Amino acid sequence: PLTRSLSMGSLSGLPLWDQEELPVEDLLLFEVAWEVTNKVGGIYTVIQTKAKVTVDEWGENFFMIGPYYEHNFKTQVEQCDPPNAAIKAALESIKNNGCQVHFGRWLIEGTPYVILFDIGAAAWNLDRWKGDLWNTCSIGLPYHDREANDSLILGSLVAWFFKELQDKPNVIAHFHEWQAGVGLVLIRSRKLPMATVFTTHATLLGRYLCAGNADFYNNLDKFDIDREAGERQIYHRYCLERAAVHCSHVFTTVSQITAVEADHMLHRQPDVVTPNGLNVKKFSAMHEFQNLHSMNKLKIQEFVRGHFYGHLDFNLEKTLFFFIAGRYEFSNKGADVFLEALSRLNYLLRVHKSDVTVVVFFIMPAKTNNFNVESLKGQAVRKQLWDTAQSVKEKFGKRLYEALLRGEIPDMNKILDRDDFTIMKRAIYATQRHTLPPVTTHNMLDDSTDPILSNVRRIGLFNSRSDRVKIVFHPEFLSSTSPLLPMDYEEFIRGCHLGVFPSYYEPWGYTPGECTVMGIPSVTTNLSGFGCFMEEHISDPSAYGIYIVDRRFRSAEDSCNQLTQFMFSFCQQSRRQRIIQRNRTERLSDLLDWRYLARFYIHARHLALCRAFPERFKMDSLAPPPNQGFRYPRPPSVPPSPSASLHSTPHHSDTEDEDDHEPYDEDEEAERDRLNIKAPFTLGAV
Ligand code: U2F
Ligand code: UDP
Ligand code: G6P
Repeated sequence: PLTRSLSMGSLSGLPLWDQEELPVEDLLLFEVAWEVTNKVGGIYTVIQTKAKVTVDEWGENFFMIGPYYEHNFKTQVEQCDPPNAAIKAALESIKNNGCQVHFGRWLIEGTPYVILFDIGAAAWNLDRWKGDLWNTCSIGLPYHDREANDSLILGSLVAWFFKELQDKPNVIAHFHEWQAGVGLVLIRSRKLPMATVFTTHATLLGRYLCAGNADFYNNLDKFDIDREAGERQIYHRYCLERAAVHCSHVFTTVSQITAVEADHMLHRQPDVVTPNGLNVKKFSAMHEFQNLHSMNKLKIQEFVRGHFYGHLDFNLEKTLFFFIAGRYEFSNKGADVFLEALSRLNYLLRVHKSDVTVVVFFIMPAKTNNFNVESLKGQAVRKQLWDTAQSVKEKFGKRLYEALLRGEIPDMNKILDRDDFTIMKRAIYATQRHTLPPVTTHNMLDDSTDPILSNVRRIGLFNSRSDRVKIVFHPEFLSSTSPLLPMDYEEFIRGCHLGVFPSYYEPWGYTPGECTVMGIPSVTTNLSGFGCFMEEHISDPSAYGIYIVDRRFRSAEDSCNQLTQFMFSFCQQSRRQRIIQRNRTERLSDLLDWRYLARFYIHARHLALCRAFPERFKMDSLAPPPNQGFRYPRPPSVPPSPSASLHSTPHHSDTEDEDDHEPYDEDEEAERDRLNIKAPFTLGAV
């Protein structure tokens, strides 16, 4: 059944708006992307998490279109017949003409219908379709660009499909990113009566220019974009991107910052900004996410025990876990600034004689040749010590029990015999090591030129005993089946204390948002779509565990110092302060929920219908839905001093850490916030 309005009941605190209701019964919605059932990067997350709210709105009238890969289909899709006769007929016609297409339900939340075109099976048309593209818009694709050729095949099939569907009125097709854009260009040039939306998640040139160390944001209006694209040999891709942008009825970007970029790199201002959301799962117990933090932290601690065996002279109870994760674009993702700031943090913690240790994980996939021996050995040694401890414990327990049965308290000096000591001594000898705990967990193929490793060498953070900041580079995405760190990415985030994402080029950036909804604080920047969005909607972001580094108006040196200061202040919080901060972070989840953010997609579709079929669809106001002006207030327990936003040096004492077993009551903090009573510990207190 079609359910048209989304339930907003649980999104308390966020502004309500007039639901834009479309007559979805008389419409068909298609969403086209290269990453439908096919994980490549962040667009997969967008499509996969948004499916549920779209299906809630559109029911049986919503379809996703993407490429067919046998493995993906077998593992993620349940094959079925199209529910709609017109679609069935269109697909049959394509099949009868020698191409392959598969239909089914994608087994994710919402189970949307998917139409998947077999690219390889249609490749025999490539030359003809290249000719068609050239005749339509004079864009020629080089022979060797596989990705561009594949996108042409997908686009041609998509346009063909919509042509077959032509009798069906009121179709909306939403295309994501240039790889899916060819379909849009062909549809429009063939004048098919449809409403089209194009969303870009990054511009091709923006990504290239930033990765090439251009001073991008200060020169946005100065680039000769045609020439830059030509020099980078992406001119044809850039043409496809630009054609799709200009052919669409409605153009959207995922953030305000990408809107500005698109205006300069693609010469069109977006009509709507469609921020990226998540499918937020709320636990019925309010503190469940805190328990999950502490359970998953234990798993990370186990890994650290193994990795640092023989060098465990730091207190794990006072060890904080920071991490950075994502595609390995060293400077775009801000790994350069991060490493530099870590070296300064190490210095600060040392000169302040801090008892806090920070273990920093870099989770960025690079070319490797499996785990290295040293890392595997670490975990083996840890297991061996565990086993030794267990067997000695057994013996000890048995003798103690027998003594108690005899009515004696045993002599503790004699309860273990010589053999036991020998076993223990041998175990300890085996754990001696003459090397430092390794910086990387894998054998790197490009060890000497790898940017993270080169910079670690330069700043000298080699995990020596005196370092308060330790580095672990895990050049592969995480997996629960790993012999080294058997956790999936979500569990890992939950177990950490702080995610650090000081990106320079980041149209949106899912990683800090994923931290937020799990109640884990994170560092982001005012050059990332996410960071700008949070800055706009929260009065005092750092009190909520969202630290926004200024990379836009400050020099790299100043940004680096600001990041160092954020991390240093974070290290000075007591456990209770961290718990409170996590509660606040988690309270922001509603803002990132598709149930809230889907409104911008709804608006974009509505606008596209109005532009494509002005006689049938009208809108009272063409303005996007209201969300401007809404802000989470500063929590009252933060003192209203400007220094609070610098989050400087809260008082820290051991006793605060030890009272951790007191049951913690969030309502108590909420109440204090409401009454504006100063807590004995205040976040950001000077
Ligand atoms: C944007 O992120 P994307 O990941 O979608 O960026 P793309 O450039 O479109 O695609 C990712 C590229 O990275 C490669 C992959 C693609 O060419 O082949 N890649 C890889 O080599 N190895 C991997 O393990 C994973 C990917 C944008 F940049 C983000 O800020 C947004 O959050 C996101 C969603 O809107 O779109
Ligand atoms: N990610 C993952 N496994 C990992 C580390 C990261 O699946 O071990 C995912 C993460 O959940 C996020 C994506 O990689 O959804 C990175 O997306 P983001 O938008 O931050 O950057 P992009 O790669 O799209 O530029
Ligand atoms: C959660 C748990 C607490 C635990 C705390 C550790 O809040 O519910 O029992 O003490 O995490 O926090 P920390 O920031 O020190 O990892």
